[in-house]
Amino acid sequence: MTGVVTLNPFSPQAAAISHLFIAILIILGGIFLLVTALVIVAIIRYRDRPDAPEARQVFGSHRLEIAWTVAPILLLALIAVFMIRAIEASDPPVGDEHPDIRVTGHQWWWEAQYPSSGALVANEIHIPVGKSLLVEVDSADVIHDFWVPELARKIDAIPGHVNHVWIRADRPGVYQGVCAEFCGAEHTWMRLIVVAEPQADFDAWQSAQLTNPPTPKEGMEARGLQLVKDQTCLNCHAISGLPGHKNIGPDLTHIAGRQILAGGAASNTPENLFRWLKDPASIKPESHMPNFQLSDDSVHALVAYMETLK
Ligand code: HEC
Ligand SMILES: [Cu+2]
Repeated sequence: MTGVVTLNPFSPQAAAISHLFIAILIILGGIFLLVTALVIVAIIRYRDRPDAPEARQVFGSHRLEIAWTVAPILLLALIAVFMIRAIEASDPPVGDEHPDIRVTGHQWWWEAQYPSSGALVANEIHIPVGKSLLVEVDSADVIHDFWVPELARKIDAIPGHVNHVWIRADRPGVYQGVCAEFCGAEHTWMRLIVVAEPQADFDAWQSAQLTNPPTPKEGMEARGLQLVKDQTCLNCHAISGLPGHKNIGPDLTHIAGRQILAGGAASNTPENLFRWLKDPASIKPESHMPNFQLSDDSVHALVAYMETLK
């Protein structure tokens, strides 16, 4: 994310919103300058002077009144036309297409499923570059709002109701997304990233998401796996190949391949993973991930195992 995102669109939808913003800024900027100039002229030209006669008094002017009524109406009509065009461009109609991605908001992380392949990921969405994908958005708990400013409009994530938004990136890159509807204590750290990449890279990424991670047989990694089974991790987290899938917390099958942790509260490094598993609140105070009061040794084992989940 560089500069002012509104001025930095990477899709036709985002460009429509950006152009609307600039058009309105120019119109309103013009009005502001005009009014300021008139006020300055009036202050200087009609100031009180010692021997000046009393100024001419004017009571009502039909011409002026019509002008200052009609001009704003025309300007507002013009803005309305711009707005309707931007709405049409930023919100293409949804027919009976099937969604390419199903996004579900959770306090405070994003789940994303790819229905055609079955891939399930969290907080990091990959898309092929130059293609419009239909995203179906809903929520598992409270109202959230899915927003990737450089790529698309905002869309509310509402429990029990699906909304749709098109997402597209015309240039490869990593785009930042946020939750744009206040949803509780950790709303700030409910971010996501969208990685737009060439189709072949996307296909490779998607098939990698579908593979089961290897099962470590010995060493720290095996101890870590045992801890995952012994603690209640699998009541809340899915790891393909292990029993007890639930989506209370992010899918961990390929956690090591992700760039961010805990909705962007930390980057995904082994050190941060250690801090997270030792005490989630040290990274995200109100997160719904419990503190298991594990020894440093156990946490090291967990990190070693998680690092194999590529
Ligand atoms: C009561 C449910 C619950 C249990 C049990 C649980 N977690 Fe979590 N975990 C969560 C939630 C919810 C999050 C997301 C927190 C957030 O980002 O706000 C999370 C996040 C994580 C993350 C970060 C994932 C990411 O992509 O950001 C890791 C790693 C993790 N948990 C590992 C574990 C391990 C290991 C265990 C067992 C020792 C465990 N969790 C037990 C609920 C749980
Ligand atoms: Cu939110």
